[in-house]
Amino acid sequence: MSKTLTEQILDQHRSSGGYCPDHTLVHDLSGLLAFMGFEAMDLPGIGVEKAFVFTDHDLTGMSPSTAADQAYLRSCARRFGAVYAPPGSGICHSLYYHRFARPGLLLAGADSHTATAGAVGMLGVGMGGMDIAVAMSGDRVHFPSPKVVEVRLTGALRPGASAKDAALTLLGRLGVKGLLGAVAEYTGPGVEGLSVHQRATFCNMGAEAGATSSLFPSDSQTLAFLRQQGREGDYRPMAPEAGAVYDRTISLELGEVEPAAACPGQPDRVRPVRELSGVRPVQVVIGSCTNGSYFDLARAAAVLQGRRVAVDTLLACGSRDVLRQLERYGWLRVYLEAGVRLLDCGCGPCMGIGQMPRPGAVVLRSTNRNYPGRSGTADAEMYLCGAETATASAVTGHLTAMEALLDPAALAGVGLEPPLPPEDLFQVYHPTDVPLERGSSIKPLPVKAPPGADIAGPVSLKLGDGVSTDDIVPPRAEVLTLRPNIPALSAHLFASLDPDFPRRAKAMGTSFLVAGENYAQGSSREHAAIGCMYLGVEAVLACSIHRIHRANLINFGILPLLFADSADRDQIEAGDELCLPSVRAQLDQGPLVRIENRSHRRTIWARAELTARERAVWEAGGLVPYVSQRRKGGAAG
Ligand code: MIC
Ligand code: SF4
Repeated sequence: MSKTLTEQILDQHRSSGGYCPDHTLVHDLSGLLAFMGFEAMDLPGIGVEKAFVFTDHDLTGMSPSTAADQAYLRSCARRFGAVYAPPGSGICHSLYYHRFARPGLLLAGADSHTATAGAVGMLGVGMGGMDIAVAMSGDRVHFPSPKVVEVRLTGALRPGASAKDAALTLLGRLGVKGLLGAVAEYTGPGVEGLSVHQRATFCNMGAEAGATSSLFPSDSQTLAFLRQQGREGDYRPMAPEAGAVYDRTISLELGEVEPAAACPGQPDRVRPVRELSGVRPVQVVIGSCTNGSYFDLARAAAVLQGRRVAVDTLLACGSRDVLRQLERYGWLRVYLEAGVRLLDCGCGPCMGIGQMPRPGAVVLRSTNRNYPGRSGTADAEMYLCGAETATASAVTGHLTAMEALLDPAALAGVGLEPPLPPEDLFQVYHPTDVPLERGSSIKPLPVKAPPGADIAGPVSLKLGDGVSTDDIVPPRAEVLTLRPNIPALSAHLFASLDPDFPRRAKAMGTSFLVAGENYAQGSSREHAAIGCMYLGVEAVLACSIHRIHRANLINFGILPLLFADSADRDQIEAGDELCLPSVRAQLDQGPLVRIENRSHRRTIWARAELTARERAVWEAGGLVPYVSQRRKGGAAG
């Protein structure tokens, strides 16, 4: 049967029930647990073609432990032989697709936006740090075989509309669960008019619809991009085979796309900018892995030319390459003369690290997520838009599409200037016997005991639909600096939804967590799982669980359960005593398990669909004990 491009790439990497990635990626936040896991599992060394360690998220240096943690990561890179990007070099996804992505590769990354690499005709899959630790050692990664959804693009974007507007339009249509379990494969005549940078924006935003990954074919645009980067030799044409069959097709006529913005709370609350002109942000942020390319930032600057911003406006370039290019072609000066504040090249405000708005503030950002609290301020209201809308709105003080300020046709050719010769940003380490620089902020990784015969305990927390990992582990510098200290970090879990949860859960001993649809959507932050494990959560019973979090739960020995009938969640209240008796025996009989609600004398049915490997990992108490035991027994992970 003819294969989709996704199937071709997956087939080339398939190996005994999993996939062997060519490259792995971690960053300063996710890399800490990944390397702590790498050490705890006593993995032999790096076995992939390239393992990357980027320092991009927390560049504030607000706590001495941040620098100490970065020193640990760098020492891991040196000891085990990784490619290291120092602070200020840029955002992992931006640097990766510019410098390292090659058509046909598989990248496994400890970050949910790893799929950005799909712009170059390869697959990037986000997962938790424990999975990446195993992958770094050259072993397989495991994720459910994805469905492949064709996103067929026709026509061409109008000069006044951007790839971000198109990606938001799609997201608005699909919803945050629309691509769960699927890879979005872009096809159709509209594809050839999109540059790799525009494709990167589409692939990046696929994560917001829950996609396992997203990708474009490798074609003349890919070749032109790689040639500009001085990497023509990396080009290889790749496309779906003629007659490839997709699970589903979604169509988008690019010519119909108009400037769009996502309204606060969830990135799929998308509306045309023209309907939102009453929105008056007090802060505008331009940049991020979604819109941090030279193409986006030069066009956004062109909107500012000869004008001044009326609102506090911050710019963070995707990388130093982008910053240097903006400087060379005069756009940096335009930003500065317009009154824009320049931040380090990195993530920063995108996830609450610095530039937190005042309580209740309305902010506008060219980033990709706007879950409650995402800006670091629990009740700030965040709108998401493209880079050109961001600068146009910064000038007028209210949500404005760029065509209100200039004829978008004037932007033809802007952003297409060639890149500068690349700066030597990376340290390519070969394994050396140097000691690891472990600061006092790094505490031992808690490991769970194997589950008992029954899972029994009260419901420590009952949640609604769409809870994100930003709700579970608040994206604020003071919480994020606790990442290598699970006992301390756990005290902040669910801080804005239920600040008493950590104390209550700990006091309960073992407990169940009950949630609604798409539980733990968003980031790959595995602290959302290990933190709950530390507080005694033994099982999560939800209507649906995001792919990455589900895997993280198993990796830390927590059983993910789905209501057989979603209406049953109304049968459970916080504090109810639940029991899943003889859990192993029940699982032996099949995925349907019986849970007793002892407080209300009711039975609830749930599904525990575990692969044989997942079951073994869960029974061992998580991935660290599972891999350690197998390594002692001489087997591969
Ligand atoms: C995010 O955008 O939420 C992050 C911060 O990049 C996370 C990574 C993390 O929290 O470790 C992600 O997307 O996975
Ligand atoms: Fe960084 Fe934001 Fe991209 Fe996450 S979404 S990698 S925090 S820029």
